[in-house]
Amino acid sequence: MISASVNAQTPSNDSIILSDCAIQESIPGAKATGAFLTVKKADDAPLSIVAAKAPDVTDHVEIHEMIMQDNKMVMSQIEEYPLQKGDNIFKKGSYHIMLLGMQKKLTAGEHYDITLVFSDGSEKICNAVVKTVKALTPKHMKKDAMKPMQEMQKASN
Ligand SMILES: [Cu+2]
Repeated sequence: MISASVNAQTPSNDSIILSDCAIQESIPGAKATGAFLTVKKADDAPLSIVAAKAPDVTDHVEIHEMIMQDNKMVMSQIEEYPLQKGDNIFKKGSYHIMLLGMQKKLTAGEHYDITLVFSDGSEKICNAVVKTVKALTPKHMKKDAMKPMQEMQKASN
């Protein structure tokens, strides 16, 4: 009889490489902020991101997209993010990881782990550095594109 070895640890996904992991610093009075990273996928096997975790920051983490609604950009939670082969970029003004209900203040230079959970049950961790709002905002980005996140950060208090 062959017994399968049971691995108590969640398998890490070998087809995925995470890079440029960053979290935006806390805006005074806000309990929510965004996290950004590049998810590089080596193959084209179907795989989605189904959850994200940042246990040292908060228990409440969501995957967000930006959509046009009534002619303005708003943030919206998505249940899963289907990965493409190559670079999948989570950035300000686009898909991002949303950290909500934070009880602590995040200051530029600090590091926190972010874990992505995939549809096959595997996970991948990156160590994200906290960056300033300025450092994370592309120069060409219009002020309007930032409003939804700032409004949500205020609304979540
Ligand atoms: Cu968001």
